[in-house]
Amino acid sequence: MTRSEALFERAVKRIPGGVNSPVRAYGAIGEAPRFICKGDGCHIFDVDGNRYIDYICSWGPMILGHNFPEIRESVIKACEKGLSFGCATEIEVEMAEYICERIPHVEMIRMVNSGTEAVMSAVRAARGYTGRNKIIKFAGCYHGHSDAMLVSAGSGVMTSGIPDSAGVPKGCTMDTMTAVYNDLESVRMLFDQAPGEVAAVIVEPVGANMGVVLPEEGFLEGLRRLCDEKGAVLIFDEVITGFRLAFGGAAEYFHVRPDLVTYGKIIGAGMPVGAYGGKKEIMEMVSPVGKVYQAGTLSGNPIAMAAGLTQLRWLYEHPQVYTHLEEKGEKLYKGMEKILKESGKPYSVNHLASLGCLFFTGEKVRDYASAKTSCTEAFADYFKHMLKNGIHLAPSQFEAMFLSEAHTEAEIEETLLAVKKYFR
Ligand code: HOZ
Repeated sequence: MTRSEALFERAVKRIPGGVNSPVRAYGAIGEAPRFICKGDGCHIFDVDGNRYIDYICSWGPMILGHNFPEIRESVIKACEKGLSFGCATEIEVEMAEYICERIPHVEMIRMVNSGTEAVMSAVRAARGYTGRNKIIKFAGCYHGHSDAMLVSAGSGVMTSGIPDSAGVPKGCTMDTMTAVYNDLESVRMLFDQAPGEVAAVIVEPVGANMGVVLPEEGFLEGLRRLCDEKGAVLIFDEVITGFRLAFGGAAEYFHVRPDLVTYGKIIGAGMPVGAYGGKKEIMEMVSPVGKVYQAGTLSGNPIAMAAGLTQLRWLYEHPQVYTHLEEKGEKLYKGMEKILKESGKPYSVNHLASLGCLFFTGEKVRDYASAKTSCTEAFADYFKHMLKNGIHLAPSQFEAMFLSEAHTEAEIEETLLAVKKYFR
């Protein structure tokens, strides 16, 4: 028995499913998850001494690679002054100014502790601002696990095949309406079903929790127009895309301005952080200025702010990171496409810059329904092969691959070789 297997055996006795977040249990793979003890650059190491090229990157935030020296130093320095005060600190102001001065659609921002919390709070702010209750989300988009968002959600919910979570009262989801990704008509129909009642449309501007699904031309622009026409708030959930596609996230990349934006772990460089921000007049609805209540002792935690701000500064001061990520994405994902073509497999790779996903289906994947046509058994088989060859992918068909600045040509070549071996 490996050390990972032994740990998993212990874990399942004391932690539901042996993990603190479902996808990492490898449930879709049917093996014990690898227990990770260390990360360095684009590599992670498990407790059995195996080294893997990591394409999870902590689900995005390790955009500069694991254990990035400047970030590590900033955390050590911050720790020397204390871990948490539950009081206002200077670095929170610096963080807010840094983001607001560089991202035009973020006029004010509030720090929270996770993407889930960011979305839950942004939705509350949008409801408070509009005085309306209904929310339109898209099937296959994942916005964390707050009650109202657990409707046709992507990520682990999709992996485990539960369309709606148990334990969520009907009352909590009765105002959540579900549209079809890339289908503006489905959004218009929902607006028409509930005239004057829709507070917000929330969308992952690039779907990255049903595998990777790109917004088709005009989709995001169409959402902007519909929201303007109907007086609803447009929320971009940029937990995955924020500071990754561009410093200003998908909004900057696609030139579409949301009213509110939600961020996750990436603004904490992997520390437990999230944030929501946007138009001043909406953000001023939030307590203690306005009547929308939202709070948290750990919000704006000084250690998390130190790590996050160091990473954001690095990204902003080194814009070439984004060019590199584009180039590496081209090399890796186009390389995979070429291998598939040569092997005569009908599968496809959806990708944009550093994000990508190999779908085990012959259908063009453009929404939740087409993503679900993927053969998850085939994915599991491929995943196991890649793992054996030292490549650590997200253990589900419905997650993205993340490249970082630390991945070099050599690791991309090694990855492509493993892909080639599999499809040969
Ligand atoms: N929901 C996350 C992926 N989209 C997985 C989080 C985790 O297991 O760490």
